[in-house]
Amino acid sequence: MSYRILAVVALSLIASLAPAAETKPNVVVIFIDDLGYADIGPFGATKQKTPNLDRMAAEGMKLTSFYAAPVCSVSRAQLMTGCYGARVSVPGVYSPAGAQGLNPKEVTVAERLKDLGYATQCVGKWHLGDQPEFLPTKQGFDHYLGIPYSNDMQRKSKTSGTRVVPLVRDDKVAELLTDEQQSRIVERYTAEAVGFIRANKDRPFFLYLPHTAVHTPIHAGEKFRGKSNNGRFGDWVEEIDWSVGQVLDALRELKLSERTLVVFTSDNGPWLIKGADGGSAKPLRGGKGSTWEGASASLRSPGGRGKSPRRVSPMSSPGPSICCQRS
Ligand SMILES: [Ca+2]
Repeated sequence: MSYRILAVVALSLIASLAPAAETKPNVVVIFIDDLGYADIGPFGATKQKTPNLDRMAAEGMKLTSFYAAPVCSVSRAQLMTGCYGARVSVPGVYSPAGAQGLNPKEVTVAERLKDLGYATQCVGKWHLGDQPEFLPTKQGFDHYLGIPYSNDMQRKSKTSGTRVVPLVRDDKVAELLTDEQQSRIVERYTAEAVGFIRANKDRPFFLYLPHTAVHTPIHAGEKFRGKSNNGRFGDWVEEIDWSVGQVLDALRELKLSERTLVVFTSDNGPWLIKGADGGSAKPLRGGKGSTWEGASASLRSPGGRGKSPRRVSPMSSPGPSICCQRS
């Protein structure tokens, strides 16, 4: 299944569950970097515990036949535009400070939803160009906070000489993070995401939460280190599960669960060459860099348990699919 088809599933759920035009459903997409099919409980993980994702899958649906693009930038371009990467001239992975990115003239799902009155925010790894003209704020997002590319793309700071990654707020670098400071990134993204939900509880919103985790180097938060039975990789997966719980708890507390579609998935499956730091796709054979199977997806629909589709046909892109709910 591709993200194009995922959008069709989302559309069918929204169409069947959203009762009236004025109750536009909220949309939350949680997108994990390099997470494998078997790295969370609903898809077979046993060493790390993911109770929040277990509950999400039990209350919603699991999508078990799903193909993602094999690398970060392409996967994200497809998710944002509903087009194959080659169609929107995103053939591979963008390097830091590069001259290229997703063309601002391409229409993203955020732009579609913004036109319909949605509040929009991106929190996390963008990886569709890190120069100002390519950032999320130029692609339909009201606001952005995040490391704009992979967390292993550190560059040497001109002042300190240490290897750092930028933390960008909207279109400006807010901080330079050392590797050790990356251990708070899930916590910070989560606080930003929950704050966005609370601030926009009375209007429709689109939250795109592409986590920096669980891409190597692995930097689980202090509270999670040594807690799983699967080393530091498992620790970071458990922190992601905690983050998902924070988002879902906020939706429940604000009584938004019944009109919020939440999608949880990963960009390209596990990075198998990283060994214990790279996750697992078992019993599937693929992973990052491969077109074999490897990624997973869960979806919590408004109104609770949905029916897992065995087969759906590709129709249209995420933007029109979600946006057509206005009528
Ligand atoms: Ca990735």
